[in-house]
Amino acid sequence: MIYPKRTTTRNLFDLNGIWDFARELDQKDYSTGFIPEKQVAVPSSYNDLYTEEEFRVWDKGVWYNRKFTMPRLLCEERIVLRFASASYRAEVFLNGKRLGDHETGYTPFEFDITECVSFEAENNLCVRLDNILSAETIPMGNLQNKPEPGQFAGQYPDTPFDFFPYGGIQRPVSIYTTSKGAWVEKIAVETLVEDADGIVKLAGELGGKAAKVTILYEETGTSVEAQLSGDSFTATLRIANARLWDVGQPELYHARIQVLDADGALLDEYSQRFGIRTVEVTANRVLLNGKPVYLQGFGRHEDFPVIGKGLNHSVNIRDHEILRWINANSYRTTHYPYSEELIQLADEQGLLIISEAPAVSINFDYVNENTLKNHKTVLAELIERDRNNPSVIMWSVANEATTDREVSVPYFKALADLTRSMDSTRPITMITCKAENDLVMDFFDVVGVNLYPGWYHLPGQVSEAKEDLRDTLEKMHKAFKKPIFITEFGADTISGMHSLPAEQWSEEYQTELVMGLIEVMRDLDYVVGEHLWNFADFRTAQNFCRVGGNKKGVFTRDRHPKMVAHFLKKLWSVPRYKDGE
Ligand code: BDP
Repeated sequence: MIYPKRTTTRNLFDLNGIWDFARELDQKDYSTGFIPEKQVAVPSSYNDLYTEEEFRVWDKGVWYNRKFTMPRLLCEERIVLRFASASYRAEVFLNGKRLGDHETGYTPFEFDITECVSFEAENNLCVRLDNILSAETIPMGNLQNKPEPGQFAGQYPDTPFDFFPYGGIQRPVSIYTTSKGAWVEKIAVETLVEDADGIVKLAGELGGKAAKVTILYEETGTSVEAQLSGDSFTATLRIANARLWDVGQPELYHARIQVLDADGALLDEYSQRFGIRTVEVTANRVLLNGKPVYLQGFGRHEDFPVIGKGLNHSVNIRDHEILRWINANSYRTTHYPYSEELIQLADEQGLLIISEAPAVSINFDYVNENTLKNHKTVLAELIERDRNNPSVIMWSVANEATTDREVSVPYFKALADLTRSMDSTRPITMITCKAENDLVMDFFDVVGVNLYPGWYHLPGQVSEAKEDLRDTLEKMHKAFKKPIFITEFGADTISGMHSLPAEQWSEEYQTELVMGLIEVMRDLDYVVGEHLWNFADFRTAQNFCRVGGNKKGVFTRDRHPKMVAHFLKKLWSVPRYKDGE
């Protein structure tokens, strides 16, 4: 599935705005309309819009409804209805007809509505969502409050993970059109660098019936005719002295794909953006375009007051502004795929992204074959969605599973195999919380690890925490003999709380602990990155150890710096590796 765009042959409009909303409180049929309880904003999570507790924690059925009219001038076109995401499970009805459904809350899905959309009367769009998680959903939920022993047990609502289970239509809904004759369905661009030349391999799939596909590379002015075979096409281009996409140097190219009929008439035109760059992993470095890059940045959340996980361009701009202010070069999309628009912003600004599947806290006490099936589906959807984004330099297949259990081994082998079969150009990782006891690291290129010395253990003891970190990392390196990426570490901190000497929850303690742990990481040559937990404070389920959410942010939830931010900004202004290291 490609990102929806208006082009010379495609129209596009969005269905965002105010919709009607109701919880499914009875057995009635809501699929043709219902009496609204509330109005709801799209895109947005619904949970924090209202004043009633029942709405905030509601995870059972909810219905969204809006009407729209189609301009008659589009009546000869193919019409597609697209949801950029809907959490968690969506069932879509247009004019009373069930179009289909989709599971997992963070990837796009679409329906061809050419046959059932009306150009005469108003169209009635009804969407049923529910956000009920189980042992088979990705992520898991409702494990009867029996997650791994630890801080997430017994919280409300019952989630085995540490962020609020927001629901709703959280990303845009749109309608786009193509010609009925032929259209581009899928595009995958892979790039290599040979000497100074960029090799661009483009592969795609078509719908309808095309006679010819040509590709115009806008920056070079070169045009190539693609090889057509059934519904697939491929083309390779060599770009001499290619301008490489890099951190802070977002060189982008555009391939304009033109689909023609036998008479040479243009049926579809779509411009795919890409960047030319390589990513490799050695024993102790991540190489971007052959040069070592140390990953400095954060794990994050899509999370903001009132809108929850709803897409908001202003928040996205602010987040990238302060990421660049603090001299971060990267972030991980913890713990699910972020909006397509945010990844595009990273492409345009030269930030590096580790793109993560929505698999957080997979617990092998509960896993069954459907869990693996759903995990594979959503991982494939993520790769399909983000594969053409040069900012995405690595795939993370999961965060913190019980990977100290033998049963986790075939499960993670299957996920690693799937990822490599779909994309051979990016390294892959899995984020463990099991340190040297993890059993699945053989399958991954980089060992991602979350460690909380000085917080969940050794509270208040910075020197001991540093020793503990060194000891754990040395054991892990001995066990795995691979580069280690510290994907989470940190301390909850109440903005404005101070203490001398430093103690837990104060800005002084966060600063001392974080800067002290970084010293240890930088002393160990095989550590390839330091990502703090978290970029900003964020909302969680309710739990005695959460004060209005998780407060490990380096920035507050409204995006202002805590004290540690100034120390990180200074440290990160100097490149970790000198030339040739
Ligand atoms: C790790 C998780 C992350 C949590 C963090 C914490 O990966 O989602 O928010 O710890 O406890 O276990 O703050």
